[in-house]
Amino acid sequence: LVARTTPGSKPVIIQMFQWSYASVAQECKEFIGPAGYGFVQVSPPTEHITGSQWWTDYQPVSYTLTSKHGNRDDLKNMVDACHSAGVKVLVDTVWNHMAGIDSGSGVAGTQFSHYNYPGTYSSDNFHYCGTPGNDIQDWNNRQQVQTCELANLADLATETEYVRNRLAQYGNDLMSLGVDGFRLDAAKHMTVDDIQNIIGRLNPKPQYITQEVVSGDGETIQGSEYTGIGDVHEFRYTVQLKEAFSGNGISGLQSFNDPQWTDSSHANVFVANHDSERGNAAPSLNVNSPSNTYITANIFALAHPYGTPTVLSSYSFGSNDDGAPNGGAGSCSGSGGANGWLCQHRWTPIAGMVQFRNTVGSSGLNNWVSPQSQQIAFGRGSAGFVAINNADSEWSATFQTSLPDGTYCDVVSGGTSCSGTKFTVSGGSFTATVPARNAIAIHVGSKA
Ligand code: LAG
Ligand code: CA
Repeated sequence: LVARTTPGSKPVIIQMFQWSYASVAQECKEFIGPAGYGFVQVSPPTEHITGSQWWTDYQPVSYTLTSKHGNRDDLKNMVDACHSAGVKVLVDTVWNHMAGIDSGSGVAGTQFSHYNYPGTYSSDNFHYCGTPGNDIQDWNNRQQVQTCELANLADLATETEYVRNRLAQYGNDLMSLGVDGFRLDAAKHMTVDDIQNIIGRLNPKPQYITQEVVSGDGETIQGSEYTGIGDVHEFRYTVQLKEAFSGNGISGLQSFNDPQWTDSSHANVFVANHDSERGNAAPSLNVNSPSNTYITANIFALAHPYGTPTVLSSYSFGSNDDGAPNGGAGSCSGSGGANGWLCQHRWTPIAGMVQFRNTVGSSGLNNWVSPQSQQIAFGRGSAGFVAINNADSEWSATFQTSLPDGTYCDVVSGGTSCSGTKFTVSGGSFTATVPARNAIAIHVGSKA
């Protein structure tokens, strides 16, 4: 696993939710690479069930690299284009299960039934855990969570040689196209041993892995069990940001050291992902959250050293099931979205904070102040300083900072172009007015 938040590294991931691979390739060149993002995480690449809903991706029916997002060539072209732009590619992969529906045909023509995928799996490759419908019933029973069916999805017998070998073959196929790493969907529903065994068969080894393990305090299966494999989504962070920014106050966000949480060097954190923005997996802020909190929380996540941050880039939807707009071709314009796409990764404060994150690297958090529960400010060593005002009136203050003397451009109002407010640091302090429900951030790379 590459240690990613080091000085000069580019740790920020964008989850390019449902973007076609051709559109990701284009966006890598046009914006993502130049903006300094390190990784794109793309939606699952295999053949899946047909249907207009976004979640058909999560019902694979073969490992043929043909999906609604593109084919094998599109995937390869995207990897090459993103690499040329200095961006690594993480692929969301579904190892735990196959389809949930009884039968059908896949988008590449595979005729399948629930426990039979010609050329890939047959009935002896699945778990039949013995509960009614083989569904998970007791979420506190480890055996059930890992060998029964999640939402009726046919659960692969990942402890068997055949399935491990077949999944490794799929993983190696992606590695052969130059993919840099994976998101492991439903990782909690597989044992650590099973995942480790499969990854042991990959050559070359993925450089980065992030695992979907949704765990609450006191739950039987904890994300921290999976840190020997790679990073783990820390949904408790997602929940805490929602609670803090939407009422409880942000003054408690200085550190995240609950022993049950995934430690900072293994936590993959986000304000929202594709599940939580729909109210699934965990409560989170989303693009419709009031008082600019979705943005100020993203600023916080990019400024604070805890974990490796992912920015979600998604689309507007009416119903939770709605598939991608514009035929799946991601589309942005200037510092915003187009054709139904939101393009959060282009938003001025978010793009500005990506440069902040890259610049501050692993510098520690210092000069923390919080005069009231909705106002916080902190430095990142002598490399950056941020102030976040989640109150309804502006906050004028003189901040102590370790930044060197000079005039700095605020990257929240001006992004990377120095078109916003400027602040002058002199003798270890600067004076600023932080607008209501907004933030300011400066760093040594944003000198005027
Ligand atoms: C995940 N992580 O562990 C994904 O982040 C999450 O988005 C996936 O659910 C889930 N695991 C399974 O891979 C998504 C949708 C579900 C959808 C499922 C399978 O959130 O709503 O289930 O993908 O496509 C759908 C129906 C269910 C039905 C199931 C099987 O909503 O009612 O039981 O399909 O037919
Ligand atoms: Ca399982």
